[in-house]
Amino acid sequence: MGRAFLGLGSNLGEKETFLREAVDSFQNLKAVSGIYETEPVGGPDQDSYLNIVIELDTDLGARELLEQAQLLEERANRKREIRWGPRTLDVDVLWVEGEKVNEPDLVVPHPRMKERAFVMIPLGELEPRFLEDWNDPNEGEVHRLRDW
Ligand code: A4P
Ligand code: MG
Repeated sequence: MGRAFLGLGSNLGEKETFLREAVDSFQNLKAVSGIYETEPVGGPDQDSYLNIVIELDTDLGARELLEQAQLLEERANRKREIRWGPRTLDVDVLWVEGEKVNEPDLVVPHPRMKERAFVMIPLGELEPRFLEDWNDPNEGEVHRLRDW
């Protein structure tokens, strides 16, 4: 078994319900960060997000985790219209133990995670070592609402 971290976000509709349904569907769930209300980064003018990071203890590789992430997004009835636009559910593969992937449709570790406080702050709750060489770019406010 290896460790893997996924980032989840929602900013449309019943945001917390979308997150909860996704979290509940993971087997081998090891930990869930606090839930954060975050200012949108990039994209058009849109509602604030709820973001969390989860840790899995899993044999799945990055590719299989991406497939699972996309199934969950479809189940949440996500429409892909605008890049960085509003979405019911976004699931990103952040980091998978022992794996580096650089393919057109999958890059792991996630190439933009260090630019994003809405990823790094919840991730740092679960594994503080990710914060060792991180300088918070202060892009977008994040506000911890409560424990998951
Ligand atoms: N893809 C490549 N690598 C990965 C990976 N490690 N994990 C590909 C997941 N997907 C990966 O993603 C586009 C394509 O990225 C996928 O088809 C997949 O093959 P998408 O989810 O369809 O579209 P997107 O999310 O709009 O684009 P992108 O570039 O992935 O955006 P990000 O980087 O995920 O950013 N602000 C706040 N506050 N909170 C947020 O959660 N999220 C975004 C989306 C923007 N602003 C935000 C938030
Ligand atoms: Mg995405």
